[in-house]
Amino acid sequence: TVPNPVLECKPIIQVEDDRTGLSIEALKRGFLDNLFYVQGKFSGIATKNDCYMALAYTVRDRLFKRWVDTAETYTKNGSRTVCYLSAEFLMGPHLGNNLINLGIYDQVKQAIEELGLDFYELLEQEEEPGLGNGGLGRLAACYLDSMASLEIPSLGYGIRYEFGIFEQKIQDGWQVEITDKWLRFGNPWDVARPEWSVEVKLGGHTESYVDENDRYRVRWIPFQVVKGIPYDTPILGYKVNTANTLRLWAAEAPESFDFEAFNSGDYVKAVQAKMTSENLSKVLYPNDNVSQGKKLRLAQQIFFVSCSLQDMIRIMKGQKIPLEKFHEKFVIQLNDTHPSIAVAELMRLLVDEYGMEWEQAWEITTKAFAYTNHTLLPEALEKWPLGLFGELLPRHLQIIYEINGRFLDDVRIKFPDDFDRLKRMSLIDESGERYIRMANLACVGSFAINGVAQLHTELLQKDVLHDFYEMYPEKFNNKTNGITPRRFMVLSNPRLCELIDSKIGNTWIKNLHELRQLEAFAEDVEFRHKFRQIKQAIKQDLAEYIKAKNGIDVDANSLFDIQAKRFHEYKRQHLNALHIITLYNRIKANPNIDITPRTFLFGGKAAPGYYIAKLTIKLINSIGEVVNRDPDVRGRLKVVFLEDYSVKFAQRVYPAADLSEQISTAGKEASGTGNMKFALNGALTIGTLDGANVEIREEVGEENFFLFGLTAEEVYAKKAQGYDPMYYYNRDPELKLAIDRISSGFFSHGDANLFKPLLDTLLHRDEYMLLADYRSYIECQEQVSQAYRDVENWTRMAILNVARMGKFSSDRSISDYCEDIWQIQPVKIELSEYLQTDV
Ligand code: H2P
Repeated sequence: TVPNPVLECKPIIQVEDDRTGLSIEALKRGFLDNLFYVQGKFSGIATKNDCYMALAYTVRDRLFKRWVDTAETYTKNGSRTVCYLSAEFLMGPHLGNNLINLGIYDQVKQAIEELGLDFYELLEQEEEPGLGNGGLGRLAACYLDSMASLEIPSLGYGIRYEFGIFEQKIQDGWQVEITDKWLRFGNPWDVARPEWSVEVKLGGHTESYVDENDRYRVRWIPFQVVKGIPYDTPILGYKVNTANTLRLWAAEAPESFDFEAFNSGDYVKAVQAKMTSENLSKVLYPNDNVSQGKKLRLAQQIFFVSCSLQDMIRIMKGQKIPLEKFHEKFVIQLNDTHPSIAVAELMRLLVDEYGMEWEQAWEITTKAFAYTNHTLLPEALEKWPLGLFGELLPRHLQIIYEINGRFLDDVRIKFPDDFDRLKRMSLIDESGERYIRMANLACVGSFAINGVAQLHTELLQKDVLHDFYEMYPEKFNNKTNGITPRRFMVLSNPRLCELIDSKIGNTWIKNLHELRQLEAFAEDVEFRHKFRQIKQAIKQDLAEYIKAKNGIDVDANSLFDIQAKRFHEYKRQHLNALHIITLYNRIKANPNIDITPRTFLFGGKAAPGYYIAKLTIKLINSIGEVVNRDPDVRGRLKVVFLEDYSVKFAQRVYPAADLSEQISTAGKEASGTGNMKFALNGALTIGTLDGANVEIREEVGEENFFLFGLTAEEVYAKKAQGYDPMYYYNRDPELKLAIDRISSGFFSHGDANLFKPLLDTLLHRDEYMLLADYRSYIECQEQVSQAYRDVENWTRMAILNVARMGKFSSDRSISDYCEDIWQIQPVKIELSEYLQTDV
C-alpha cells in the first residue's frame, strides 16, 4: 500500500505533543480548548455538564496515544487476543478511573481547582453507563481493568444499550422504575466506527444447494437484516501503556433495507423497519438471575455475538492470518450462556459463509470457546422454546441438531445404553414442550468450563453440570472471582489508601498480596487509631449524604450494617429485616434494654416484574418508617433505604461499612463480589458458608468472620427430609413475634394484607430457608453487637480483613484465566518517543 503522506508527517505529532502535556498549565489549556472547540461555549454560559465534558475530553486526549499505539502493536504482532463476550458490562463512571490509571489524578484536580471549579462536582456529573444488572456485569468490567493492567491483549464485546438498568425511585416505600437515559448528554468516552459495521441476519428460511465443487451447502434467506455499528471505548490499564478496547454494538437498519417500501412510496413502512431494527439494542433486560425467554432477548444475543465474530474475522483478514488459525489468534470467553449461541454462529460462518468442512470447523470452534457459569439457580439457566428459536434462527437450529446428533453419538459410546443420560444431556429438552438448552450447548462447544468460586464449581460438578463433568472431567476448573482494587480502593477510598501507602508504599495496588504487610500494624495502637478515624470520617460523610437525601439523622458512631446488592429472595434481605424487627421488639418489651446502636442500610434494585422482591423493598421502608420515629427506640436503631444503588453509589457505600451482610442461603450465591469489596475496605462480614464467603473466611481467619447458618449440604439434606418452616415458627417465640408483627399490619398502617404474599412464601414453602437459619443469624448478630463494643479489637479484626484480601484482586483471577485457560502472554506496549519523555 502507498504510505499516506499525512499520517507519515511528523509535525502533526509535534502538535499533539503540546496538546497532551501533563503540566498544570497544559491541563488547564486543554480544558479551556475543549470547552471552546468541542462544547462551543465560553465560560460564562458553560453548564456543569459542559465543564464535565471538557474535562472528559481533556483526559481522553491524554490516553488516546496509548490506545492507538496499543492497537498498532497488536496489529503488527498479530497478538493472540482474549475476546470477552458479555451481554452486560457495568463499567461505572470512566473519568475518575482513567485519572487513577493514567496516574494524573492529583494534577488534574489541581488544574481544575485553579480554574475555580469544583473537581468533585465534575466527577459526580458523569452519567454512568449502567449496562448491566449486578455482579455478572460488574465482574466483566473488573476483568477488563485487570486484563489491561496485566498487559493482556483483549477485546470486550457487548451491546450498547440505549437504556441501561432503570433508575430506581422510592415512592411511598415502593420501587418505581424510570428509564435510564444515560446517553442524553452524549458520551465522551466512546468513538463510533461505522466503517467496521457488519450485518446480521434474522428470521426467514434456509435452502440447500450444490456448489461448484459438487458439495452440498445451505444458504439462509433471512426475513430481516440488521446493521451493527461498533462503538469503541478505551480501557486503560493501571500505570501501563496498554489501552485495550471495549467494543459495544448498536443496531440500525441497513440503508438498503426495505428499499422496495421506500420506492413504492410507503415511507412509513420503511421507517417502521428501521424502528424494529433499532429495538435490538434499545434496552437492557432488567432481570438478575432469571431467564425470561423473550424473542427480543434472543435477538439481542445473536446480534452482538454475530457482530463480534464477524469483527474477529475482519481483524484476522487485516492481519493476513488464515481462518484455519482462528483459535490460535482468539480465545473467546463466554460470560454465562447469554453469548453461547456463538458456538452455532461460528460454525455457520465457517461452514456456510467460508465453505469450511464441518469437521475442521468444529475442531476450530471447540478450541476457541471457554464458558463461565455464574449461577446454580435453575430458573436462571437459559432455554429457548424450539419454535421461537427456529423462527428467529432457522439455520442455527439445523446446526444445533447436527452438533447434537454427533455429540449424542459420543455420549452413547462413552455410556452405552444409558438412555436417561442421553435425555438429560441432549441440547434439546424433549421432556415436554421442546427447548434448546444453552448451557448444554456451551458445555459441548467449549474446551473449558469454570465456576466462579470453589464451592460453586464443586456444586456444578456434583449437581447442575454433573453429567458434563462425567463426560468431560478435563474441561472443568474453578476461577474464583475477583475485584479491581483500582476502582474499589484507590478511587473510592483515598483516605484509607493514603494510610496504607504511608506504611507499606503503594505497590500493593498492582500486587494486592502485599497488603499482608499490614498484619503487623493490627497490633499498633496508633495505626488502629488512625484507621478508626478514617472509617469514622467516611461514615460521617455518608451520614450527611443520607441527611440531605433521605432527611434521616443517622449516628456515625453507630454500627453501619449494610446490605447492598440486587433484591432477590435467595439473597435474603428479608432475613435481615427479621433481625431488625427482633431488635425492635426487644426494645418495645424493655425500652431500657442495653443494645448496640445500629444503622441498617439497604441498597439495590428489584427486577420490575419480581413482585416478592419489590414487596421486600416496601417492607424494609415500612419497618424504617416505624422504627425511625418510635420514641422508645431513642435513635438506637435506624433503617435507611439508599435509593438508586449503582456503581457510582457503591463506591461511596463500601468504604463506610462496619458490617457486610452476605447472608444468602448456602448453595445459592455462586460467588458474590460485593462481599470482597466490603472486606477490602475494612468491613467485617456476617455470612453463610456460600459462594466466595467460604474463601474469604479461609483467608481472613475464622476468628475475624461472623459465620452462621446451615451449610449447603445441610440445606440439601433438610429439603430431602421434607422441610417444614412452621416447625420453626411455632417453636421460636421471637421469630413468631417478628412475623406476627408484620402480618398484624403493625408496619403497614394496620393493613394486614399488604405483606401477606411475602409471609405466605415464608410460612408455607420457605424455599430459601429463612426460618431454619433465623435463630443462628440472631445469635450471630448478638456476637457482632458485643464485638463492636470492644473498639480496639474490632479495629484489629477490620485491619486483618484488609490485610488478608490479596487473593481477591481481579488481577489474580485474570492471571489464573491466562495460565489455565487462555494460554496467553502479556504484550508490552512501547510508546513512540515524544510522549514517553513527557510522562
Ligand atoms: C452473579 C452471581 C454472583 C456472582 C456474579 C459474578 C450472576 O451475579 O449470582 O454470585 O458473583 O454473577 O460471577 P449477580 O447475582 O450479582 O447478578
